[in-house]
Amino acid sequence: MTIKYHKILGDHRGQLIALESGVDVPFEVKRVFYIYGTQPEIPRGQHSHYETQQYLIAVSGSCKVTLDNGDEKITYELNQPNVGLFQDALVWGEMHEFSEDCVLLVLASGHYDDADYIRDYDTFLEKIKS
Ligand code: T46
Repeated sequence: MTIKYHKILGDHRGQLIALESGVDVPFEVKRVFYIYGTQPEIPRGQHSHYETQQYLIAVSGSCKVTLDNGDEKITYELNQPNVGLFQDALVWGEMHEFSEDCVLLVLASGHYDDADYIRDYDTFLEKIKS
């Protein structure tokens, strides 16, 4: 399943969400990064990865994520900190319509490697159809 709703562990002090590698997130997490301060009209991403899998959570604010596997394009709205979106390898992703307070947390299955990126859409289509 692409979207997951995680259990909120709250009490009178506030909320907490715990994510474990291989349990809540469907891969071993090797890298964490987060993006914030993106203007609503600016899209980010617009690429796919050969091998890296990602798990995206808007821990603050909201944004939209369009995932495209070459056959089907689906846009998800991330606007709750307990919702995670899985982006598999060889799925084109674009993040857009960021709210000003959006902090998008990304858990990744691999260390950063520019060579793992497919930034050209036609190259992406050729790869998934090969
Ligand atoms: C994604 C969206 C949500 C690093 O040095 N290490 C890293 O782990 C990452 C992700 C990036 N960088 C460097 C590479 C560029 O010089 O940070 C700069 C900005 O990266 P990029 O242009 O890839 O940023 P976005 O927002 O277009 O995409 C990033 C991720 O690359 C991408 O996988 O899903 O955030």
